[in-house]
Amino acid sequence: MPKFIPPTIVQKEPICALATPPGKGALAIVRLSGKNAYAIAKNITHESLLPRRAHYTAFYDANDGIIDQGLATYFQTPSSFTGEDVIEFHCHGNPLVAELLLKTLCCLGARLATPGEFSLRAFLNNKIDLAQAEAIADLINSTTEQAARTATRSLQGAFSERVNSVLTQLVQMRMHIEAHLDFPDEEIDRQQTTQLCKQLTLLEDFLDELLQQAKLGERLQTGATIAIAGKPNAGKSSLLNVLAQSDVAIVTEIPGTTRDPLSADIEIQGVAVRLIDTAGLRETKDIVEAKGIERAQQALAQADLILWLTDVSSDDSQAIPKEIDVNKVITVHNKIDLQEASSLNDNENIYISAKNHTGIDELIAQLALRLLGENVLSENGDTPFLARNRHVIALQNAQQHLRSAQQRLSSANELELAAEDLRIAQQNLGVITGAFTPDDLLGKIFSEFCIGK
Ligand SMILES: Nc1nc2c(ncn2[C@@H]2O[C@H](COP(=O)(O)OP(=O)(O)OP(=O)(O)O)[C@@H](O)[C@H]2O)c(=O)[nH]1
Ligand SMILES: [Mg+2]
Repeated sequence: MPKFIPPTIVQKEPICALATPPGKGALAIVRLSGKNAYAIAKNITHESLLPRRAHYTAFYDANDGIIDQGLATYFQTPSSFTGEDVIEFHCHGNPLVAELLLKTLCCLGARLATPGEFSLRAFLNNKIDLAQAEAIADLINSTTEQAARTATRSLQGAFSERVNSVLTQLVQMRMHIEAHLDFPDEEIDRQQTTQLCKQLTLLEDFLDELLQQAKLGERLQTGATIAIAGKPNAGKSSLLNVLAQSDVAIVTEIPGTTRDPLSADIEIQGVAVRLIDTAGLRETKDIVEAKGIERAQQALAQADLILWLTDVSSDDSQAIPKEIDVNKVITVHNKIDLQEASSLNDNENIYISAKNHTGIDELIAQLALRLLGENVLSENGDTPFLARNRHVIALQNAQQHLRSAQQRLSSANELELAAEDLRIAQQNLGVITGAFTPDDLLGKIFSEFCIGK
């Protein structure tokens, strides 16, 4: 009996791609998905593949010559990643073999997939929503263990679940309000308005928490750039070397040692951080140093945070130059080994000795606080999900319209305008999961995927 296929599944023309990284390896996986994929696979393997069984088989080219032998696994629609008929061929990891296999698949009617096309089909067939599709790309691109774990949670639907929960509550409220709009004779009374306002407040609190978690998830997804700046000889390169736990930068007692910006990648509480050491800022006639300072200023403008390093033993003025955004600055007072009186750290000032490694743990703790905020990490230090900037913006827009709806309801009882605000809030949340996503945005999101995903 033919298997029941839910009406949402659409099988498009067959596509194929290498699913593993190009190059030599033990194995390479070639993936085929779409209409006729089963028949094409039969031509390649000369076997009648059973669903969800790994078949050890030869792979034949169009002239029945053997290309390789390996495993072929058939995932029957709709129980596959894309929802279509999918066949995975595991061959030996020589790029020529995979190339031959792909060529044969194309001779048999498939075409090479575009970047992200498998995931796009999975989305269009409702196998995953948009936030989950993005989580796949983010998981592949994660550079810290924590980012990878949180991407997996998003992929499993943790983020989408929360967004959908807000959506469900919003839809209920809209139904309630619009029922009154449709039957204007039944005027909404004060008690009902108060009740609606109460529900809106609860929803706003929920959304606010979601937004804070999304911001955290975004930080994990994007990582951060932290620049080290200050006057020449403050100890910037010494601090870079301490934080990177490696002799990345040249350190000398000659002011103006560092010219080009230097970087080192480190991890702070699961956030991938790029540290940038820069040339000391001062007036100079030296052309090379001046060019280094110009580059330092560019690096400072782009950084998420700036460590403004001062030398506590120096009498020179070490004030933060006015072109630096002070909101991004933590002042780090270095060389406290040369000072007798001890000073207390606060959120803007940290006292260290790059030479003796004193105060470095406190500095790292302060950086983590700046990057991740307070009280937002769960007990095991994990974040609930990974998020992107477009998610944060959509949540902020939704929040703004929820607030506006509440004002209209409570102060002026403007039902119609409140309903419109709730509709826009709903639309913004729908953009996250893909319920209301314009085609050009979809194109942009999926084109950033790698081929074969
Ligand atoms: N006593 C002491 N000396 C330090 C400390 N940190 C750095 N120094 C010394 O200060 C001098 C300058 O250090 P660097 O790390 O090269 O300073 P910088 O800010 O990178 O200097 P430029 O690249 O020239 O701008 C070197 O002699 C370091 O050994 C510290 O915590 N205590
Ligand atoms: Mg230096």
